Amino acid sequence: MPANLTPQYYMAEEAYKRATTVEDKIAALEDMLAVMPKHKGTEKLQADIKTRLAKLRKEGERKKGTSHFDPYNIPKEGAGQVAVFGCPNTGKSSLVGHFTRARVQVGNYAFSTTLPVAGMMPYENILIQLVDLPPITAETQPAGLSGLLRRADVILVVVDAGDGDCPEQLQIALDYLHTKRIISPGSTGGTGAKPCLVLANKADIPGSAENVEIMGELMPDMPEVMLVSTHTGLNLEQFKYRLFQLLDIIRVYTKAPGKEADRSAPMVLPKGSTVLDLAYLIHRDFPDRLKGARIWGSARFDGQSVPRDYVLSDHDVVELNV
Ligand SMILES: Nc1nc2c(ncn2[C@@H]2O[C@H](COP(=O)(O)OP(=O)(O)OP(=O)(O)O)[C@@H](O)[C@H]2O)c(=O)[nH]1
Ligand SMILES: [Mg+2]
Repeated sequence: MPANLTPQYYMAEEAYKRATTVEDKIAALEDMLAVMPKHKGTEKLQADIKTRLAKLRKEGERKKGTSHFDPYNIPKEGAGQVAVFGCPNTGKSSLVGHFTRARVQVGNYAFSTTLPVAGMMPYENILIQLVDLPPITAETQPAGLSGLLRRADVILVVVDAGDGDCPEQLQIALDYLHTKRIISPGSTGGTGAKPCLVLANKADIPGSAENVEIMGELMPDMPEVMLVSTHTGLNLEQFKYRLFQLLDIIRVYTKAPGKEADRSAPMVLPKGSTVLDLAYLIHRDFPDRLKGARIWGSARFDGQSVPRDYVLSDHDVVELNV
């Protein structure tokens, strides 16, 4: 089976080849593992990376003698991880505080956030993880930040649209992402590329729409931009919907024969996943026993029998036949 590795994987592999310290090598291998498509065709590669990781971790432990806490290593939770990134005072913490119960630090001064803080944002019947990050400037970039951004499923670059300097803020953020090879210059997303959305916040401040227009003229290659206000709530619902789309996921509900599906507890899979991928997610051994499935939703008729390679759609109900 072909491995079908993504550009994100090759970027992480490139970072691994260039890494000189044990920590950087571990971070790059973790990234490679995180962004690698998980299917039979990559099993051997996954095992190889895990072996290399285990060796390096042992080596790291030996060198340090003590275990090391990395605040930028935030385990993924929910349907996807979104890194909220950008220059100081742009409203990153306000955004995360608006959507989640995370105890973020909001302040009318630069550098109010000093460490990453994660929170869960409800979206319909799933939760999306938002990670509020300390700011970057052209001079200051926290160590550990790049690994987190590389592992995140979506990068949100927040700029202050009420400030005439917002094009510079975006430039600083994009320069960092390009230098660290987290996104490619001029990338507008697309297959395999890390999704990146620019949130032009503080739309309630007069002149913000004009500032965003100027930003677009100065940077015609910039990623997609949405003008929002965390203070007035402008466009925040549209933003949530767009974030869900950028995560490129589907929700499916499994059911036992003769039973109803529990629609409050979806299983989340990458878009394009098949019945076989779903079985694999439930249990590693399941695919060997799987004969086929019945589908309610995307199939031509309710309860239609489909083969193992049937591509699932958002909100499909699936009865797996073993
Ligand atoms: N007018 C206006 N002010 C906002 C908006 N969102 C946030 N602010 C204000 O902007 C200031 C900075 O907000 P934060 O959320 O702390 O910004 P931050 O990007 O997390 O800042 P750092 O942690 O320093 O990077 C605060 O005074 C907020 O009240 C908005 O939509 N409109
Ligand atoms: Mg903050």
